[in-house]
Parts: sequence; structure tokens; C-alpha cells
Amino acid sequence: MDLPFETSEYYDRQEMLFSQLPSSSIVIIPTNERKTRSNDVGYPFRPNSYMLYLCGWKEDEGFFMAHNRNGTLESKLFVPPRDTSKEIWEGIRIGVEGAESWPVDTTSSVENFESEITQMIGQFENVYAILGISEELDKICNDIEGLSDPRTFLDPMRRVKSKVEIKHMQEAATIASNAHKLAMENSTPGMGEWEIQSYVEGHFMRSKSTWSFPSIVGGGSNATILHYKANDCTIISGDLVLVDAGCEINGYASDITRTWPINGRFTEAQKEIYELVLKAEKAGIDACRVGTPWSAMHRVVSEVIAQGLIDLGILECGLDEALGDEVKLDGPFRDFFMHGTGHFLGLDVHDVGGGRQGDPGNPDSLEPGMVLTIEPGLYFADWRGDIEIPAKYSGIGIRIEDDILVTEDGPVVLSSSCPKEIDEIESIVGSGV
Ligand SMILES: [Mn+2]
Repeated sequence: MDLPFETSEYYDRQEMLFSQLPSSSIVIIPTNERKTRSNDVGYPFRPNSYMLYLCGWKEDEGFFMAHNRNGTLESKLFVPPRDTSKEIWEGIRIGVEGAESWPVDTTSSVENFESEITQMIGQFENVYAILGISEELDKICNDIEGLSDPRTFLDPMRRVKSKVEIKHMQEAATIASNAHKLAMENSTPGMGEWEIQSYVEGHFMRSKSTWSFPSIVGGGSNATILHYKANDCTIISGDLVLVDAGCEINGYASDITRTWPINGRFTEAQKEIYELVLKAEKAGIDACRVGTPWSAMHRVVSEVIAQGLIDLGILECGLDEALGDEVKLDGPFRDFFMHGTGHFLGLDVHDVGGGRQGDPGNPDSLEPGMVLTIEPGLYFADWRGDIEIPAKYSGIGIRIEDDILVTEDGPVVLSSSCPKEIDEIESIVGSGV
């Protein structure tokens, strides 16, 4: 069996879910569907995160079902049956019998799913199902009145990581830290953004992991595009390169951003902006403490950024005016720092349970075991016509992002082995060329 956790971890999660549900409840969760790219070629398959969370099932078909009839929790996994003619092409399946060692009470074939579920659903007063993923399940649930979404209960659970989850997240953060370091070492003026990407993702692959989201590698003013994805330009001497990349291992994601000069030396103007972003990032990390309201990190980071922009003469106003509305923080500093300060991290890179500013379902405050990113940035987009930018900062885009575990003893930076001080970066960039 190939599971990242002991089966008891999954049974505990199933128990914790049902401890929140009324009696006579049934929960049904599909895994993701395969998506065709063309003809016989599919897009890479990634199992559904809730499926991974509740039972670790990784094959590209399957349904998790559990109910609490008579006060006892019973779970069942519907899986693709053994089928030699399909296995010749796609690989050997675990099958109904093989799945018996998964953390569920019983197993069945997906071929029986519709008839079994249709017949069962009527026996329960409360039906919980995740819709919008499986056409088959959506069709079955079409006529059910008062159907509820189990994610209301699962998301807050996923938000707080167990000790063993944290172990996997530390591994993901360490692999991504080393990938960034390797790319720094091999940086040299005139190389392509795609070559930097190959060092980063090559290291992911060598570490038996994959990317957790498509890597962002932006040289020069491409760094001012927040989710830049072309990665097809060359990076010339004097330019910075921004790399926002993370990996996934055992289902868990990391997400790190570093920005460095491709020739190994920051210019004075680049240094001024870099130091400001770094100062804001450190202040944000320091705010990741148990009991801190979620909005506090963004406020702390925004205040440092806004004050820094004033000190550099980029904004000509006082701090209050620079920050704007007390709650929305929508002042002119947002022309240069236009995204949120961070998000939760876990099975998904933008993990569930709230996180981004304004998301519904944000927690009131930070708890031990939560993992989030802190990622301030400053962007002086020379291609924008709507804002005025001092010439010396034109085209600079800098973001610094780390992965933070909240503990009773303060913030723990899971990605701390990834260099971010100016002198560290200057000594490592190009050292492997
Ligand atoms: Mn991020």
C-alpha cells in the first residue's frame, strides 16, 4: 500500500468529520475526473484533495462514501475494477480486493456506484456531497432537496495540520528551497527564463516530486506580471529574475518566491526596493503568531511597504493617506503592491479554509498547526500607462515568499534554507556556472 500516512490518521479524520454531523448522515466525495488533451493523450491527473485527505485514494477514478447509521461510522470506497484489457495500456489497477487495505471499511466497484448510492441515499436524513466534479454523482444528486456541502466541515479541519502533515510540508519546502538555490547557482546573464525553470523543475523531478502550480519565471519587467507564465524571454545583465515556484510531494505543496539579479549584483535602485520588500516580509512573518487576527499580517506588511514608499519619495503623502481606508487598505500604495499578503498552504497550494483577503470563511485568528505563505511584493510596471513611476525604479518587480508554520512558540519558517539576504544571494548567484 502506498499511503503517506498510517491508516489511523485517515480514520481519525473520518471520525472528526462525522463528530460534527447529525445522526443519519451520508457523505459522498468523488475524485477528480480525467481530462482529455487530445485523442489518446490526457492532461496530467491529480487526485481530488478531499479524497486524498479522507482516504488517500490516488487512482483516476473512485468515490468515497461514509455514513453513521445506528451511530456507527462506516466508510466505503468505490474503485475501478481489475480489467486486463485496460491494464495493458494504463498499468495495473489496485482493484476492489486490493483496495481493502485502504482506510475504509468496505470496497466496491465504481460500476456499482450508481445503483448502490441511489438505493442508499433515501435511507438518510442528511446528504452531504461535493458536486461539480463528477457528472455521474451530480446526476444522482440532481433531485435531492436540502443537499449540503461537506466542505463546510472539512475545510476548517484541513486548515490545521497534524504532526505528520507538517513533516510532509517541511519536505516540500526543503525541496523547493534547494530548487531555488540550484537555479541561483546556475544563473548567468543571457540565459532564458525557461532555463531557470528547468533547474527548478528538474530538481523537483529528481526529488520525486512535481510542481504544485506552473512555475513563474519572470526576467526584467516580466516580474511585474503577477502570474506570468510564458517563461520564454532571455534575461539580460542588469535585470532581476523573479521565480515563484513550489513542489508537491505526498500530496502536500510548497510555494516559494525569490528574486535575484541575473548577474549576481543588485543595482542601488534594486537594492532599495529589495530591502523594503524583505523588511515587510520579515514583519509579516513575525506577525504569524497564535491568536493574531487573520487581517493583521496584511496590515503589518502594508504599513511597512507604504512607509517605505514614502521614505523613498515614491509616494508623496502621509502614512494614513498612503494606506487609504482603514479596513480595505486601498490607498495609493496598492498601485505597487496589489495582491494579498498570503494564503493557506496544504494539499492545495492556495489551500482551503479561507486565507486570501476578503475570502469568506477566513478564520478569526491564527491557531497552532496552520501553515500559510507571507509574500509581499513591489511592482513598478513600465508597461502600464495609468501610474507614474520614478525612472530609476521602472521595470523592477520583486516578491519574496516563505512558507510559515504557526506554533505556540512563534512562527517557524519551513522554507528557511532558501537564501534571501542580499549578501547571501550575491555570493551564491552564478557560483555554479
Ligand atoms: Mn503564494
